[in-house]
Amino acid sequence: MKLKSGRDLFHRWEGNPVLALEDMPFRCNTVFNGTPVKLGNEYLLLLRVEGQQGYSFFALARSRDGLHFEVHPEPVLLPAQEGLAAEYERGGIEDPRATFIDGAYYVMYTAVSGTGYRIALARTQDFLSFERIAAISEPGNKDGVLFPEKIGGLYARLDRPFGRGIGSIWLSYSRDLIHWGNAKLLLTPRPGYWDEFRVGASVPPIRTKHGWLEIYHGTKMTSSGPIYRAGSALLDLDDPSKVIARCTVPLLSPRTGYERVGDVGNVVFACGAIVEPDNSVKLYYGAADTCVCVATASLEDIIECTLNNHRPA
Ligand code: BMA
Repeated sequence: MKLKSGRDLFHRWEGNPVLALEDMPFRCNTVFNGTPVKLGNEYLLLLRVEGQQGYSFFALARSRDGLHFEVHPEPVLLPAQEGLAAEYERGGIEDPRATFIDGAYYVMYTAVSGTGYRIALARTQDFLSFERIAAISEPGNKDGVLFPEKIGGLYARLDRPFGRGIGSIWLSYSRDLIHWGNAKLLLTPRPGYWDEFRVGASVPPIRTKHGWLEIYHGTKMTSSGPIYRAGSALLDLDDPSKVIARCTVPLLSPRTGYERVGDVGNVVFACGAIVEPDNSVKLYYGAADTCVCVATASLEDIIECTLNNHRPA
C-alpha cells in the first residue's frame, strides 16, 4: 500500500515491516514492540516476541543501516525461572524500553503475572546478557521509561499507574533506580480527542532545546476496540512536571494493512526512537501486535507540530 506523504507527520519506510514472523530464526507467534539503540556501527533492536505458548520474552536483532535487521538465533531474555523475579514474570516480559545512563543500558519492561503488571528494570552492556535489578513498581503499573539524565540530582521516569482504571502518564523520581517517589500526574486522557481513553509513555524522553520530547501512545475506544496512535508532548528540561506543549493531533496513526490487521488490529505502538546526526528521528513501532516497523520524521517537524498544535494538558 502506498501512502500519500502528509497524511501522518511520520513517514513509513516503504520496506515495512522491518521484521515479521518469517524473519524469526525460531518458532514463535509474533514479533513486535522493539526498543532500538545505536551501539558502535550497529543498530540493535531489543524485541518483544510472543511465543507459541502465549507469553512474551525478548530477542535481539542487529542491523548496519537501521532498516535491514537480522535476528540473533536464540532469545536473549526469558521470563525469570528462579528467585523473586520468577514470581512476577510468570506471565511473561513485555515492551522493553532502553535508556543509556551512567555507562550502561537500563531496560524498563513490563513483568506480567497473576497479580498484574509491574515495571521491572534490568541492566545490560551488549543486549545479549542482562542483570535483573528489581521490580520497581507495585502491580498496576507499566509503560516505564527512564530519562537519559538525572534531573536535580535524581533519576526520573515516566510511567502509567492504573488508578481507578484511568490510564494517565505520571512522573516520579529516584535516588537509586529502585525506590521511586514524589509521583506527579503529568498527562491525562483528553475527552473528545484521539487519546481520550488512555495514554502511556512510549519512547524514553529525548532532550531537545525546546524541552524533553516525549512520544507517547494514546487510545480512543471504538465499537470495535481501541485505536492506538502515537503523539507528542514537550516537558520543561529542569522540571519535567511542567508540560510546555502537547500536540492535539497524532504523529502516526494505523493506516496500512500491517497496522490494521494482526493479532490486535489498529495498533501502532512505539518503544523507542533513534535521533540520527542529521536530526531525523527513526521511530520503531509494533504494528497490530504482529510485526515491527519503522517510520521517520525530522526532529524540527515534530517539535514544530507539537508547539503549533498545542493544547494544555
Ligand atoms: C498495550 C501493551 C502493548 C500492546 C498494546 C496493543 O497495553 O500490551 O504491548 O502493543 O497494548 O495491544
